[in-house]
Order: sequence, then structure tokens, then C-alpha cells
Amino acid sequence: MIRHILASLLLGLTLAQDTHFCNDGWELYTSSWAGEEHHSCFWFGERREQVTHDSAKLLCNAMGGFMAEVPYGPHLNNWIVNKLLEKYEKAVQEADTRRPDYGVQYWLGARDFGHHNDHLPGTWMWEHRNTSIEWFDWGDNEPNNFNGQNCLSYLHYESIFGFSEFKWNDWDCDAPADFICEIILD
Ligand SMILES: [Ca+2]
Repeated sequence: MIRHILASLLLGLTLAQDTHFCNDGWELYTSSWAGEEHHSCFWFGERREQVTHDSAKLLCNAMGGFMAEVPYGPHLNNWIVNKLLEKYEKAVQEADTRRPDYGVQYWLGARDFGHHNDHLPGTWMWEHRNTSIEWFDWGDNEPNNFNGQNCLSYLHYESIFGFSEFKWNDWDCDAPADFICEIILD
């Protein structure tokens, strides 16, 4: 009998470990490397909750997470961009007016701790992981450090053909932007 209970407890434990889910309002991202699956939850919030980079960090921390980072190249980046595009298209259909592109930005948890300009890429770090950024997805003519921009955001672009995209931008840390939070489940 005890052996039976123990077996079912162990089975329950195994099932719990294999089940990954996010709280309401968060979206599950699954990736695999080195033969293992990894899971994170991402919070995109509502549009127009625009705050400074530091405030966004506090809000993410208050929800038990940290500001989203994109440390491993294009896979996660593409996933996030597609989520942002879904939100953007939905907002456009509902609002029927398009905000200026610089009004459609989302903070990522990264900043430049050195100096950068049109010719110098700078020293960009993921703030939570405390690792240097090795892979970038800048928009055209970015990072331009226009009037001093040391924080990283996704910026919305729209081509003359109506093609929508989000690319990385250096943005004034004290300027307002929406933001993305992350919790690692693993
Ligand atoms: Ca910029």
C-alpha cells in the first residue's frame, strides 16, 4: 500500500515537473537546446501603459519577474515580434487611427553602459542576466543615440507597402514606452 502511494506521489511529482503554465495574462514560450526544453512566461500588458525604463523594471519586479531579455538570437526575438505585431494589428483595427511610430515602442531589459554613436556599437548589457549582448536586431540607422539614448526598445516600423515590423532601437531611458516582462520557469 505504502509502495503504491509512494509510486503515485512520484508520478504526480513527475507530471508536475512536466507541466509548465503561466498565470493569466502571461504567455508561455518554450525553447529547446542541448536536448532540453526550457520555459519562460512573458507579459506584454496592455498598450498605452507607457513608462520610463526604470519604472518598467520596477513594475516587472513587482510582478515577480524582470524586464524581458533576448539573449539567444533570433528564435525568441521572432516570437516576441510576432506577439507585438498581433497586438498592434488588433489595436489598429479597434482604434482605426495609427499612432506615430515612435509612440509604439516596448522596453527590453538592456542598456548601454558605455558610449555609442552611429559608428560605435557601444557596450550593451542584458540587465537581469548581467551578460553582454552578442546578437542585435537594430532597425535602419539605429542605434543613433539621438539626444542621448542608452536603453533598448522594440520600435514599430511600417513600410510604404504597409508591411509591419518591430526592430530594436536605442531610446531615451526617461522617455515613455510600453514594456515586456519575463519569468523563467525552466
Ligand atoms: Ca534611436
